[in-house]
Amino acid sequence: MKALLIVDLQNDFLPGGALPAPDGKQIIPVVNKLLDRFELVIASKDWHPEDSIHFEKWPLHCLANSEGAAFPAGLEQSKINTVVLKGTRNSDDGYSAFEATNLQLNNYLAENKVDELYICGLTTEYCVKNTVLDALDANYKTYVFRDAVEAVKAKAGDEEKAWQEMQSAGASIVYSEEIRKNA
Ligand code: VGL
Ligand code: ZN
Repeated sequence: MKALLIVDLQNDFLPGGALPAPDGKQIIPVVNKLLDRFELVIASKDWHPEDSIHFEKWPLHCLANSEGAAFPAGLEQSKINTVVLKGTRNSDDGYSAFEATNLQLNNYLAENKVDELYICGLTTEYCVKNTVLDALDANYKTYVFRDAVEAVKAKAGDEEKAWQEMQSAGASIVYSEEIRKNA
């Protein structure tokens, strides 16, 4: 079974938000199209407490229950089956969707017989990369949508480095148009 995993497509990672990927909005229509092509769709949310050590290195963003942590208005969220919350503890960054605390993502995927993960979302250098590397570690066949992932571009070169890291770890980099109906 194949599943689509949308990483942290949230207001604070979009222009106007607290920690924006400058071109993040471009992926929303691409993700909306992908939503129709998968039977199972999981979305992760960055979901931090105010006293998180995460905020020693990042501006305040994606506080639990805040508007910044909400999905953007343009996302067709009715097609999302399950939302997983990550970065919820005050003691760690929780970059990866596999660190979600409201449910064990690995168990959920096993229960749904998922063996192939198609990953999109924000941001290339942090949460997408960490989620992809954890997916590969857990032996999922892992695809990453080149045209449905965007970077925060905080440090020059990190975006390209992240793509290379994901690819050399075994991820397949694909374009959304390559994935046909009911992928
Ligand atoms: C992220 C930095 C801090 C991400 C989350 O979603 O990529 N980046 N928190
Ligand atoms: Zn965060």
